[in-house]
Amino acid sequence: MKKIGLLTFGFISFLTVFSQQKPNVIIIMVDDLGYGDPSCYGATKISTPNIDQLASRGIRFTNAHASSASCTPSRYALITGQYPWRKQGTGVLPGDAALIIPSNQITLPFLFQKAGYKTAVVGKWHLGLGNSLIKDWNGELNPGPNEVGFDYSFIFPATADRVPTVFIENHRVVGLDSADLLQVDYQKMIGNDPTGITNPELLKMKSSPNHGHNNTIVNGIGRIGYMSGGNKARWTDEEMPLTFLAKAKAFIEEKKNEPFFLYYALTEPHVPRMPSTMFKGKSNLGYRGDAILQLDWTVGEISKELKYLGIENNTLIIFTSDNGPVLDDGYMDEAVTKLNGHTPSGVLRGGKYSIFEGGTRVPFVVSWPKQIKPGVSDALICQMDLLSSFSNMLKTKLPTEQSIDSEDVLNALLGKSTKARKVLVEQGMQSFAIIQENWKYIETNKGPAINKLTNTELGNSVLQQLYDLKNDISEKNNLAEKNPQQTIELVKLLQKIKNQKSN
Ligand code: NG6
Ligand code: CA
Repeated sequence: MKKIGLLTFGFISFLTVFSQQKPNVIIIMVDDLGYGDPSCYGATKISTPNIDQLASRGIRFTNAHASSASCTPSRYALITGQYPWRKQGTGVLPGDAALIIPSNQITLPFLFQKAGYKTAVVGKWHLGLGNSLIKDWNGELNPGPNEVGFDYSFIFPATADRVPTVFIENHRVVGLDSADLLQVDYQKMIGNDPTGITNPELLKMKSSPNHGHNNTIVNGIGRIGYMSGGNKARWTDEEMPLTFLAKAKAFIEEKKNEPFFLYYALTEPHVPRMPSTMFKGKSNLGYRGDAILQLDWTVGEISKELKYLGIENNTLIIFTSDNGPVLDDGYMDEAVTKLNGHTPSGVLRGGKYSIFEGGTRVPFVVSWPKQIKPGVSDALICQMDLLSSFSNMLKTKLPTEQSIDSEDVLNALLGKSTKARKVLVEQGMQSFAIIQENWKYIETNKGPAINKLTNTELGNSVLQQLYDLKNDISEKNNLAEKNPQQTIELVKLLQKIKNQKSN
């Protein structure tokens, strides 16, 4: 009897400790994946079984947003919890940009560090490195991710279509040969490397007319910007997913016994799309489709790893994208010609760069088998909200000035509530919009209606635009003239939020 009592006590205390264990958190951020790209968001011409599986075990959000319709600002908002447009210089960065994340405030990874987590970023960074444009790529690249809260970083600096095409582990370029110094320049050509203009015959994938992407050629692909040297350190695009996956898995495995936070930023399906051999041709939709299958496979590999280590139940995974989709973003990769009726934005209008919903409304799935009951949520949330929401979950206080933009939507994330934001400001390339409940107002501006390079409807207009998202999610019927009162209210509210001071 005594023995059983002890055993029961032991079991109960084990359960108590176990139930109090903080969850591991993984954010899988993909690049330029649209609202209509995964099959769990309605795609029928392509199948994404691994994302679908996450969604079937978790919550699939239908009204989740990146802060902005391009990469750097969205990621800035995710990491800092602030609207990126409050700060100058948060637009799409060149590959030699300085770090734009302030190192003197609580960032998302800092929050986890403070709560005792081990933190890492693996993948695309695109938030700058060092203190200035001019830097020695052969020395210590500092400050960078490690200075804003990540214990470990394995990244590439900007985008796969921008030089330098190298990996950086913590502060150093991986695999550099000191006899072959790496140099980078965005203003003028340096060194003797062939470029897309001087040697188009060396290209294995041509750049699209008028898009640029014709500076230094690396791995048969013309890039934006010039680089010379660092030949042994240059990546092979086809190996990228495996390289990042290996680093992510190694981090997970090493930290499996302590809580960890992993920001896993995949490059797919951003250009240049150059999938691994096992995915080339697999989707029948060209390399963009193949890249989507590749990222879906990566999601599955992470799920498998967590299961293998026995930690999948207490690992919270967020799967999302940094902005909407684009087909031709610089290379002739058949994304347009082999589309085969696929609709990357789904029912939404516009895509990457756009102020219509296609620009910022993105796939967003949260799974945490131990805590979350599966479902679908139409709560209005933004990636910027993760700072406040995780601050609540981890019981770590945020300075008030940092909770102005980032809202605590934890209950919605965990499926305990369908209520979240009432209001959200969206950022296109030239313009702003505001959503309040079901109404969306797009500010007037003189930008082009269509991005002629990418053939995307940008949503710019000199006319005020008001849409009823509940009944017109595709933003077809401009109700501004019919609803002057509603329009004025939103004009004022947008102005008020813009004028708020954060920091
Ligand atoms: C644009 C590039 C595009 C892509 C984008 C950044 C041109 C004409 N287009 O300026 O190819 O690199 O920047 O994408 O240069 S993002 O998802 O990282 O924001
Ligand atoms: Ca992007």
